[in-house]
Amino acid sequence: MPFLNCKILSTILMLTLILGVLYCYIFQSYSSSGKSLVRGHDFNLVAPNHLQYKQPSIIHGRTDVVTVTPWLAPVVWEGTFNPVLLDSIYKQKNISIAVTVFAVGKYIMFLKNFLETAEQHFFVGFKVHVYVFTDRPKEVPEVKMAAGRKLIVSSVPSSNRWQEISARRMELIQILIEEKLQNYTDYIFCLDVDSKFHGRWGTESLGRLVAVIHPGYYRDDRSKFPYERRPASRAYVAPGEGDFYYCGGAFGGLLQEVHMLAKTCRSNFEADAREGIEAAWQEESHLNSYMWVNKPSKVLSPEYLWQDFKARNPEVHIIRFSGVVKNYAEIRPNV
Ligand code: UD2
Repeated sequence: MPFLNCKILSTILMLTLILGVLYCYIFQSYSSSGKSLVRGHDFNLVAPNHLQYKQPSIIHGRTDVVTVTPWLAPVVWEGTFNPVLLDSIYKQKNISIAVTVFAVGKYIMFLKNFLETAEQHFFVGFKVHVYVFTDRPKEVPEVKMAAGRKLIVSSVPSSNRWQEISARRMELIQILIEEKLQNYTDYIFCLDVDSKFHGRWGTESLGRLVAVIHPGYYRDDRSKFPYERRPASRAYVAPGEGDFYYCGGAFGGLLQEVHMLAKTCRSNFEADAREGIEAAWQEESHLNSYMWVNKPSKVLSPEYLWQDFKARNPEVHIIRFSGVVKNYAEIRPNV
């Protein structure tokens, strides 16, 4: 009898152990899939109850610009969104945003202005981590950042070709996402350092895959877009193709989407390089051919990357971010 009890007891113990292992396994996969659902912030737009804001209209609004693409992605212009409503929706989600910015060689001189103006206008009140890549870490300026915001500096090698510095960003963005950001960040924006913020850039810009229309070509026919035109390149865009010309200086979206974009552009850029081809506008050309096939889910108007040397066009009611005037010969390592 005591022998039987012992047998029953060990069977019960064994069963408990198996059930425990099973429970841990199921719980873990449930919570990790839960995490990826939570990370899919883009899909549930839940507003706080009783929030008061201006009544929206579907008959009055901007008529001087196009506010939706043919694949029904919003084109964000001033006057098309309510910042109070959007901020309230995203505040509840406790989202975090990563920003990458490269300041290699003399481009370090632009970093202070970039960071200071980002504090004033970029996702104010949200968790923002700015990842600076530079070959001059000692020259990274001290900038006071609000609670929940921080700067992370990584060293990268310098290069004597600006084309390489610009293009290698895709590789470093891919690696950053794989090694440091997975599971910690929801959205990422990749921005040019020789720029500064002048106005709000916030939750209205969030989306699965986000592209910014280049200020230099948005009134032009697609035949004038400076896409890569040699069929031998993987960045090739054929005549009669292409929606818009997007900036290489600003793009973003959900982490997984930007990872796919960076990985694809990097691998296409490197495959081209092995065959001795460099696309007309380096990673910008690859980004444009990627976005032709993988349509962005949100398109930001040129308000989100203007150029200081350009006079403002009447449809541009606000300039939020713009490239500063620079002397290329003075700041680039090569011509
Ligand atoms: C355009 C794009 C840029 C890129 C480039 C093609 C815009 C506004 N700009 O700008 O994103 O696609 O064409 O390669 O869409 N950098 C350094 N050190 C250097 C050179 C470059 O750190 O010596 C970094 C820096 O972050 C800079 C970025 O690379 O903002 C792009 O280089 P650029 O500003 O010289 O390129 P640009 O003005 O031709």
